[in-house]
Amino acid sequence: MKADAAQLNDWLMRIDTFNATPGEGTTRAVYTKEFYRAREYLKKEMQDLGLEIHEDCVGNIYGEYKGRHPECPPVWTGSHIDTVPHGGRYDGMAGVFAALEVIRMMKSDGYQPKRSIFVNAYAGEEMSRFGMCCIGSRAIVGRIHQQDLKDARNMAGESIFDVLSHDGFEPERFNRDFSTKPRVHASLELHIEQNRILQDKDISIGIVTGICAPTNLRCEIHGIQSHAGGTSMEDRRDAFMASAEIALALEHLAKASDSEYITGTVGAMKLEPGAANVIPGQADFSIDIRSISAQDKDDLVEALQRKIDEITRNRGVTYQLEQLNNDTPYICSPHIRELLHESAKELELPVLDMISGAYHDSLMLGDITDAAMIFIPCKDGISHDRKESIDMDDLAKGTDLLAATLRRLSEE
Ligand code: HGY
Ligand code: MN
Ligand code: MN
Repeated sequence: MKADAAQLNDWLMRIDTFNATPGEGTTRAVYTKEFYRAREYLKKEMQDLGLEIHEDCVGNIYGEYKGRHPECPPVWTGSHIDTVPHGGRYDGMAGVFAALEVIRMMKSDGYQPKRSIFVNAYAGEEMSRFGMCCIGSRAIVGRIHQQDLKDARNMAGESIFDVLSHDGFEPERFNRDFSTKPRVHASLELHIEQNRILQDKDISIGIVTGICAPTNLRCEIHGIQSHAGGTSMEDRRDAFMASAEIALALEHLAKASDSEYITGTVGAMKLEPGAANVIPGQADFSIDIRSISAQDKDDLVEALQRKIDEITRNRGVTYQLEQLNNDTPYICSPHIRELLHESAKELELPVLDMISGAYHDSLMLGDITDAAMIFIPCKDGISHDRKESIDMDDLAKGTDLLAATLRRLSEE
């Protein structure tokens, strides 16, 4: 049976109704009412397909399609359903519903896999709300512990732990829920490409060879708040201008690097007091650095720290730099990539091997199992934006490839 594009579209449109900013892109931040409603909707669709649902205290959902030998380590698939602010409706959700469609197809064909197949929705893949990405998949693989939930605070001062407690998830169960790492035979995630390479080459399927990893820092600059008119240009200790010079230094270092793939971004900034006629005394901003090479990323971070020292000394301001995470890039499972190529050949689907500039839950899952990813194009490479869009036929083709390869994996 082939994937049904109309069914996929219907699921994607329905989950998109759980949105804090209708008409202005999709906003479904982790641990918000929109996120909880979307979770309930997804669980109902899983139940309607006869999946056995498991959950944990950080909001991960695991929908089990029982295999003939459920005692064997299962095969995992799925992605995330939280979004960035004013983002798109396919980043994450395409992978969750492609996985659900695979189960629907298998059931229609009367096929029961040897190994159970789990359709998962990992909580908090986006870092937008708390500065920590992949909260759910980090917890599963043991990259974070209960204390990290208390330490991870957003600019409003809320911690993940407090929000989970307030919303009834009992995060004090963390050590019990994640006391042992799950035995997983393999993990395969479908995701939109979030770049335009597939579109430019007019190919519908990408097979991801490696996943770039982020280093995320929070930088605070402390200058002197003073009058925008009364303070001469020579007398200023302007926290924003120092931040701006640091951001341009980051851009210059990333562009000058000879790394195969490296990026540097300042995406969030808060100025105090934030008034047009006051020189900012404080600037608090995010630094996001990604690369497929851990060494290149570390080199860039070190070079940037030297520049921050120099810039703040020259400007007579001080700074604090906090590292939130420093993840290691992941080279996707050669074995699963081979199966993907075999399945693509069988389905007569042209494919392209490519790296992922974005990180994904698979970056974490690679700690506990063989992990790989399938990409489908997104129009003009646009993502993390309301204009994010895909061709449903591409998603259907990607789902067919996901189905064929999950079948191979679950029979191993
Ligand atoms: O930011 C990322 O790479 C991912 O899309 N959350
Ligand atoms: Mn994203
Ligand atoms: Mn994503």
